[in-house]
Amino acid sequence: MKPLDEMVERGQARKVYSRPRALHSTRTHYCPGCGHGVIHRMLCEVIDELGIQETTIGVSPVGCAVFAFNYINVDFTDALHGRAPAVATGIKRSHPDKVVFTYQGDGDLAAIGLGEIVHAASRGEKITTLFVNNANYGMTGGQMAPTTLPGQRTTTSPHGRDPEVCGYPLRMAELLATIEGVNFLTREALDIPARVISAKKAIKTAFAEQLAGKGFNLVEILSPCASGWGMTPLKAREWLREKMIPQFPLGRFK
Ligand SMILES: Cc1ncc(C[n+]2csc(CCOP(=O)(O)OP(=O)(O)O)c2C)c(N)n1
Repeated sequence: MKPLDEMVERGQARKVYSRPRALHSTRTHYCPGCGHGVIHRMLCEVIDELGIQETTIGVSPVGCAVFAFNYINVDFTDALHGRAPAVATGIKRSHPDKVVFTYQGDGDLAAIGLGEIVHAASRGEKITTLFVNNANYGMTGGQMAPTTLPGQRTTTSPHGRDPEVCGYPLRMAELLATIEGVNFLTREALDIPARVISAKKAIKTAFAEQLAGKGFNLVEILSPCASGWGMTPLKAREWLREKMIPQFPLGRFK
């Protein structure tokens, strides 16, 4: 037993923080200031609280979270870029007793996988999707995504995204909110602790709704990408609050 655990045992210390059971004890490959680690932790807390570790199956496509299976201790499969909703559909329909989620970036969900998510939503699939919107393609080096803000510099828009040439950002929550098959839909952000707490509540609801037999359920989370944005972790959180939230208003859509 570790010294601290012994002190807790003897009543000399109180444990206020510990690693969720569903979160592997290992280092992640994420950059400093990245939101994926925070979201993994919240997800694992929810899995613990709902007691669904043994029955949950995750699907992650490519993107920075391609190795999510190394961190989240549930059954997992990878999907091709953008195809997680189709893979999750197959798993959930053949195993309706399982809790199935996809974990997708904005390049994945709003670009190459746009059709997949729209049709999974329209079919009202009884799955849960965590949509991590960091306004760029993080894994491949910070290229422009459908969610990149007007004027935002990326490696493929070095002078800033020009809507005349590259169009306007897609607001996925607003777009999906028009679809009848959607059951639960919210947009959250990771800039300040109060919003992190709100995001966790939303993730819990999105899983609880699936457990109640309802779908489609999606939580969009505005998440900082300090490396891709070329900022310090602190500056990235400020930029998220000042620039991203006005573009992508927070709140419950359905
Ligand atoms: C079919 C296919 N096209 C392109 C790629 C290259 N690729 C890998 S990840 C990625 C974008 C990831 O961005 P996002 O989904 O926003 O996730 P993030 O890395 O920012 O978390 C791309 C284009 C690929 N692996 N497969």
